[in-house]
Amino acid sequence: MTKIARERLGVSEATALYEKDLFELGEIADGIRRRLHGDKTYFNINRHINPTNVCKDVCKFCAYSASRKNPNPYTMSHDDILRIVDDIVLRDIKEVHIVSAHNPDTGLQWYLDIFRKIKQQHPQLHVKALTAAEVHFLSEQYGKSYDEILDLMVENGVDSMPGGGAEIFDEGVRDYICKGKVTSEQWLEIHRKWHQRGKKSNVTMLFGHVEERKHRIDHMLRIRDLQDETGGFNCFIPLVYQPENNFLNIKEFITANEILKTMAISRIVLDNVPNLKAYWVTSTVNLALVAQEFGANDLDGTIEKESINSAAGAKSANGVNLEEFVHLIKESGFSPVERDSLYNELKVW
Ligand code: V47
Repeated sequence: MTKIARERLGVSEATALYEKDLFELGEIADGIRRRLHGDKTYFNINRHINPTNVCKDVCKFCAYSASRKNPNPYTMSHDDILRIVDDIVLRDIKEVHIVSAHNPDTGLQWYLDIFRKIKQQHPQLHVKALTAAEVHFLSEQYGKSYDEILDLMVENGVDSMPGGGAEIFDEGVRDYICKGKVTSEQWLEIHRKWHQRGKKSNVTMLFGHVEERKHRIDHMLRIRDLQDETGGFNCFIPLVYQPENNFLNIKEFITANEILKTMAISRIVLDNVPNLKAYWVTSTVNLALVAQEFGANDLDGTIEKESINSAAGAKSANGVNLEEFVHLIKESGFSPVERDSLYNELKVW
């Protein structure tokens, strides 16, 4: 392993990594990935459910929220959600990933009852639900502390938290792209408290919009600091910004080279986060497969239905076919390993 892979880099040193050649970065990141995971690429068989798109917040990048450019507001009934869950359990799906918009009209119990009812019927199903942005919204809307909301999540059956809502932690960029939503400090505090309960979570980074390279690095370093403290993050997930149907109005798109450099650098910088996910939904399946050689060891899962990124142009509305997914991982020289939500290995495909 080369020197930079072993050293802990600060913002300017890590930002300078972008000046290196893509393949040089790839080699270092791949070395780290292979030391941690060999040639295994993890995925899970999962289903996303987005129960409502009615949102009191106004993030400029969001095409999903019905208060922005999406003209079709919806709020699913619990019966509808349970019907989906009954069906996926029959098909041996192991995880349900539930993320909603910040709907001020449903009441707190509506959110909690989703998890409680699912767990009552299917205690073995892993419920990954509520981003820190939703936790903050519920806390403010219903006058409860973060601790109270997190305890209610545990009581009602949430097993782990997804990494959404992190966006970019730099306060200037954050103010521009999603003013009024959970702040960076609050996002990190909510995950700290969740980890203190012995629970795991993920962490995302939305990039390829107005942020600069140094903002991505700053984002990674804030994650590294919290991870040193709690060890509760399972996975880092860089999300490539999707440009359609939103108010950010970005004209210049990020290149594959810059995406892969960001993946590789995150593998190098986040030396204490075990897994790096190439989220095929926002990178495309093909680039996610290439990212396996630039540090990524996880490709998320089959998803089945995806509403947030597909609203902004991603080709992910109907998930991906399991057999095809497995075949593609193998064809690219890696070993597809089905995992559960907490990264226990279930099956080598
Ligand atoms: O937080 C919204 C992002 C996230 C756009 O934890 C956009 O395993 C790109 O967090 N372009 C939700 N991204 C998705 C998410 C996630 C996905 C998969 C796995 C996990 C996990 C978490 O989607 C939001 C926001 O950052 N998003 N709009 C857009 N136009």
